Amino acid sequence: MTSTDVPTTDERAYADMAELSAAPLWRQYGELMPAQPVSRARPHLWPYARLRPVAMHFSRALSLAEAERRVLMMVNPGLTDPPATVPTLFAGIQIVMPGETARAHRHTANAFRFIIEGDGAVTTVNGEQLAMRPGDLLLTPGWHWHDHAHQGHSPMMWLDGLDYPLVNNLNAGFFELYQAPVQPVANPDEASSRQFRHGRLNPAWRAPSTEHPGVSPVGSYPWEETERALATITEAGTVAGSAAEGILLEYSNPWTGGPVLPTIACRIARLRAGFAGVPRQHTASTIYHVVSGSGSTTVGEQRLDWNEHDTFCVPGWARYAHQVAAQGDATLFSYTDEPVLRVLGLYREQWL
Ligand code: 1HN
Repeated sequence: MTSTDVPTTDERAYADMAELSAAPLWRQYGELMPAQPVSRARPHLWPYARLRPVAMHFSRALSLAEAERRVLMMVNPGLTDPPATVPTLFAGIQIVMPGETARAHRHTANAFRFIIEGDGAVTTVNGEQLAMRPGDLLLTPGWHWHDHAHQGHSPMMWLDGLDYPLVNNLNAGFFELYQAPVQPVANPDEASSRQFRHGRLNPAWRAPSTEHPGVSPVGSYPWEETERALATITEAGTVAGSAAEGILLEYSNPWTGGPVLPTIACRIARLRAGFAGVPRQHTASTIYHVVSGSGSTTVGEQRLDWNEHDTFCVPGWARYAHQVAAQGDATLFSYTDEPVLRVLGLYREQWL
């Protein structure tokens, strides 16, 4: 029954509101305007030693043609529907077997791969073919065609990072298949990426893309260069680095000096044996992947013990601190939505 009469009871008034898709702010004010951010994401760790056998099973049980991408999603227990790893970002383990091709497609979500194991696979991104070796960071920025092919001999595994949770929340998710299973290779030798590899010298005849603002023109950041940078900085033993993250380096967009993707900053950190990070919190959410070594990260009340190739997340505004045992150095790859928060004036951090 619809009525334009003033309701005579609270019960009737609340029922009318529900029927009208309206709601009383006074019953939800604290939840909507928390004194501090409360993330629905939980601190969580995904152990590689447990995920790898599952990936191996599906490498036999499920063809790539059926799967589009054979990816084990790392779904945060607090973010299951729709699945995400932290509110803005996604992490997954992808497996491609020798002889397989993951067909060409593109999506508006930005993505990267961080290679875990295997050799002999390539990813082609807008015509540029990029080698995939353990520790390499490969970018597949939004709306760039990409396909993966594996001509090597052992299973190829990598970490996929995407911002689709953010992009879909902004209602800006588009996806398209290429008209053929693979795209033509225009640059077989990473020609585009190599123009920027000098670091401090950019090709002056080129200009940043206006079509893809904030996107690094470098397709691949090879491990060899990353390791050399870490070694150069750490060898003298005189650089302390960040009190929270150790020797933390950010992969940079050579045009801007800023993050490699408009929504995602990618970083690599070397934490020396015995490192005990100063606890802090920031509004950015972070996903970590253990390149080597082991240690633990205290997040709120929880302790996440990590080993090689594990992935774990630290939700925004959670208090966290890393610890590394006395036995050996650890290397942590990480990615964060910090660029989004910064550009919107929402980045805050606090040392504890
Ligand atoms: C995707 O398209 C890829 O292109 C990897 O390799 C992981 C996870 C969720 C949605 C799309 C890829 C993905 C993905």
